[in-house]
Amino acid sequence: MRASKKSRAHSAKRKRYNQQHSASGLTPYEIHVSGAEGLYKEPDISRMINEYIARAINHPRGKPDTIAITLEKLRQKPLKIQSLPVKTIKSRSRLTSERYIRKILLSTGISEHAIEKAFSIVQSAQTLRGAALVTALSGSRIDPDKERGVRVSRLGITEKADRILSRNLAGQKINITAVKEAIILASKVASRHHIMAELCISDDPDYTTGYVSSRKYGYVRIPHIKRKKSKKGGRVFFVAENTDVEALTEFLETSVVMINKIADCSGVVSLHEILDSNNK
Ligand code: WAQ
Ligand code: MG
Repeated sequence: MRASKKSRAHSAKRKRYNQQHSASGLTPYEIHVSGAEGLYKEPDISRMINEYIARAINHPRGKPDTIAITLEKLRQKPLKIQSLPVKTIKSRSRLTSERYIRKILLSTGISEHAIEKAFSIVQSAQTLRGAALVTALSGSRIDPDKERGVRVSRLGITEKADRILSRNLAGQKINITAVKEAIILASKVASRHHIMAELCISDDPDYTTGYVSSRKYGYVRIPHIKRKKSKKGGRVFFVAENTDVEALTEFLETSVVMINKIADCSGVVSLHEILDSNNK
């Protein structure tokens, strides 16, 4: 599902974009409202479509004027993977949370320069529909479409794994769609060896918990990562310097991946416990 609305063209950049594109008959500047994807069995499809539509219409980023639903029959056997272990870091303020993110990313081998680049992307007013690919050492953005990023798709979870994940998350009082979908996405992303880590901040104005994930430390939830009411947010995948962008994009956008095994879900932990854990 993809929901968007037309811009009111208040910024100079959007005004320019609208002028150029309306002359050529293309659509005016679109603001991304919400998106979601999943893998479902045929009997569940109509229920899921209704859920996606309800979600798009009632989205806290605003009322969309276009909702696009795409259904595709799978032609590939899913690759089955285990989910990342889930932890929540103890933090009471945005500054502390930012400091923790830097420390975790530095110890997964991401350079300070790349971390700065990632913050500039996720804190920009210009939100993307997908994720930015940033090289882990030189900090260069290498995804070709800078207005869109790379959209991870064709990902899901088996019914049995879903029940276990729901139960584990309910034990921590975090069994909500945003968390579950993010764990599935982060697990697909981390399964690719060229990706060293991911930083995610929701673009929903009322959702202020983000995460940093990696094979090394798992899925680490970071509370208070942004101000309430802010519509900024985004995702950055930190990739090895020699990454083949085309092959990686192909994997993220089109390879079918399903979670069939669930790792631990711990409660609130300190930064030291995370850095000592090394995904154990
Ligand atoms: N592929 C790539 N990037 C995506 C995708 C996708 N499928 N979906 C969203 N993004 C990017 C896009 O730039 C969005 O602006 C940004 O991520 C945030 O997306 O455990 O809700 O759907 O409590 O707003 C984290 C949960 C929730 C943390 C994240 O992200 C927790 C969330 P949102
Ligand atoms: Mg969102």
